[in-house]
Amino acid sequence: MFVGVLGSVVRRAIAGRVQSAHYSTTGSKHVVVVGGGAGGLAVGAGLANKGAVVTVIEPAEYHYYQPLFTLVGGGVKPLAESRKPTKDVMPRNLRYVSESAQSFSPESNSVTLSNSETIQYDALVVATGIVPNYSAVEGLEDALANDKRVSTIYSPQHVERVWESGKALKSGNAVFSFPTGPIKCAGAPQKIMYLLEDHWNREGRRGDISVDYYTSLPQMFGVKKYSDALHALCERRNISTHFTSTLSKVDAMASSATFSNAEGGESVVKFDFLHVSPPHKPLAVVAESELANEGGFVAVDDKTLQHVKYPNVFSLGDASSCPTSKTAAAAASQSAVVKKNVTAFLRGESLTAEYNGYTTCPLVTGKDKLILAEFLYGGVPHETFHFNQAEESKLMYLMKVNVLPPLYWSQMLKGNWEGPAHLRKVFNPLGRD
Ligand code: UQ1
Repeated sequence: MFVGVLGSVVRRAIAGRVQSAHYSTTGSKHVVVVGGGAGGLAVGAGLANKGAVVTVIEPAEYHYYQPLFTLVGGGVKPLAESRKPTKDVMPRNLRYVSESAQSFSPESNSVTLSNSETIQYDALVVATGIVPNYSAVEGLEDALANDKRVSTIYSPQHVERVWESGKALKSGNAVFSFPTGPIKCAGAPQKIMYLLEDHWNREGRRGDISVDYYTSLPQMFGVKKYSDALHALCERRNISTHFTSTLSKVDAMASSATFSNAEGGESVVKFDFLHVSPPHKPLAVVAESELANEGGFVAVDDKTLQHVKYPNVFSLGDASSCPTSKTAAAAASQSAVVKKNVTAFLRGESLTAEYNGYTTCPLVTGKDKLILAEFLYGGVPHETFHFNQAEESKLMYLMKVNVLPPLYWSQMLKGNWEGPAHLRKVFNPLGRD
């Protein structure tokens, strides 16, 4: 019932939103979007809907709805539901080039592709994402290739194995890791742990399985409100937590994982099941370009999302330097700002749209509940609903599983979902956080 009501409110709110969007045709100016993931398509489709001439450059054959990967690893959804051929999700009103970008020449307003073609742009949007960096952990590539007990939800090749090996575990040590540096969805490394722990508990074998969470961070989550709730949850469910501990080595032969701590010490842990959340890195083509900051991310203003040096370049999503948690929801909110600011730039107007850092992490805590973390820059909670979202909610779980995937495919990728800011006015009019 709730899901139906929420769905219809979301649809109506979207309809209102689209009509009220105040960017319009940019004449014959050419916008090139590099990257056809969540952020790239949200912007590319949105601008094309308003009559802009848009080219999207995306080499991947398949588009993945990555927020589903935790649910695939937890045995809740099949992998096939997370995937569609890229050509099927590309809006028809833009030009789709199935190549990768090979170099950026911001001084001459062009991008060179893997087929050596050079494309000129009036405005460039970089939305190339980030990728797992498995080789940064000694022995990890070998372990993922050869040891069925080692898995990760962070790539479609390995995500099904998370559930297979989780299901197969009857007793022993289950170990989960969280790396250093920015990663996709910083909540995912613990969501998958809660899902599997819940499964082992329901199957009556939790007493024979120890669950350990090793994280490079000093706490469970970057926002205190949710971190406190997750600490309490781990205590309640007998999950051992180990802070400032970073996975440095996996030895599949010895069934051991080595964690380095902040003081330079090491602990070697035996595992019977190991879920690894790998460190991530930007694409080399971006990191090695003049667009990147020293970390390899596209150097944009935190608020306008305009490049700090090249005014006709914008970036959103995981590839951008915005200091917020990297999620599809962050990309949705950023897409609103990029669409408006690219349009203003092309019309020679000043940029007025500003991103407030909004991001959200539906922290799945079991097979029927979650904590819906939502926050702005600085880790300031900013909740869409009136109830306390640090408490586990079954309704929010139903929303994550049943409402968000269709919202993504049918609205966000079509340029019609810019995050829940307008829903907050309806569901949380007093602005309670
Ligand atoms: C959201 O907008 C979004 O982007 C599509 C997600 O990514 C899949 C989310 O997980 C969430 C929670 C939101 C926010 C939506 C609401 C209704 C709070």
